Amino acid sequence: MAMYSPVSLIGVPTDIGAGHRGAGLGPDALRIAGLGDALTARGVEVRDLGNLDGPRNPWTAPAQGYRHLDEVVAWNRALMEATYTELQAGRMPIMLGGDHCLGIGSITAVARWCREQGKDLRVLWLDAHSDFNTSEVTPSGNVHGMPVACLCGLGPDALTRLGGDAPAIRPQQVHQIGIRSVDQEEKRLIKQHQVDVYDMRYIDEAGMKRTMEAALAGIDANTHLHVSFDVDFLDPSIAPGVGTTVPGGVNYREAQLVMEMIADTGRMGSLDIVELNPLLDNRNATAELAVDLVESLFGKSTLMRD
Ligand code: HAR
Ligand code: MN
Ligand code: MN
Ligand code: MN
Repeated sequence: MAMYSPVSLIGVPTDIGAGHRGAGLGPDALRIAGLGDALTARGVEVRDLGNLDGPRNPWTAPAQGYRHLDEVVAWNRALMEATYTELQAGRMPIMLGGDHCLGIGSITAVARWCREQGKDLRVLWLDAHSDFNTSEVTPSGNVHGMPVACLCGLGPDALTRLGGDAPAIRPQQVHQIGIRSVDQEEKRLIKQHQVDVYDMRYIDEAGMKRTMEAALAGIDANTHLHVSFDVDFLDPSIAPGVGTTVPGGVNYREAQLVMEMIADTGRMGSLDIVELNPLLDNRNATAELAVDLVESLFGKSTLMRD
C-alpha cells in the first residue's frame, strides 16, 4: 500500500456562499458516513480537528453583487489559517465543507505553502460548475459560484488578497472536470483566462481515461495536487444530496476512475469535499458515496496494482 502523509480533517460547517441552506451540515454527515475510519483502514493516520467557528448565515439578499461577503471572508480566513497550519506541520489537510466558496481559503493557503516550498501547484476542480463568476456577471450573488475567479485575482480585494498577494494562482494551474453548467458571461471569462476545462461533452467524446490523462499530463515529483471535489460533479441520480444538481453528470464508474487515476499519481497533497447538503440527501447516501470515492483517492482498488 502506498504511504500517505498523515491527514487532518477540518470541518467548515457553513452554507454562507450557497443559495440553499444545509451544506453547513456536511462535515458531520461525512463523519457519520465513516470518513475517518475509512482513511484509517487505508493505513492513513487521521486527526479530526473538529469544526471551525465562524459567523452565522444572515440569509440576506446580495449587496453590490455579493451575498454575505463579510461572512464569506471571515470563514475563508479561518480556513486559510487552519489549512496552512496543517501543511506546515507536514499533514495533508482535508476540508469537510461547507459550500464551495471555502475553496478560496483552502487553496490560498495551499498556494502560499507551495510557493514557499518551491512546489508546482496544480488544482483539479471536479464540479458541474466552473465557479468563475464575478460580481458583475453573477446571476445569483452567491460566492460559491466565484471561487476560481477569486483565486485567479478576479473579485473583491478581501477575497483575492486573502493570503496577501493576488492572484493566489494562475488560471492555467486549474483543470476542471465534469463541467456542464456555465453562465453566459462566465463562459466568456473562462475562455479569456484560458482555464483548462474538460466538460461533459469532452468526457463523452474522449472517455474518462483520456480526459484524466490530459488533465494530469506533466505531473512530476515536484507537483502538489490539490483536489477540489464538489459533490455536484456526480450525476444527481447517484448523488442527490447537493443544492445545485445538474443532470448529465459523471457516473459511478467514471467517478471511481477519476479518483483511482489521481491516486496513481501519488501527488495529492490536499483535498476539499464541498457542497454536500444532508437536508437534500437520501439517508446519507451521497455522503457515503463521497467516502467511497475518497477511499479510491487514497488508493483503494479491486486488485493490487503495485
Ligand atoms: N453558476 C451559478 C451561480 O453562480 C451556480 C453556481 C453553483 N455553484 C456551486 N458550486 N454549486 O459549484 O450562481
Ligand atoms: Mn463548485
Ligand atoms: Mn458545483
Ligand atoms: Mn496546466
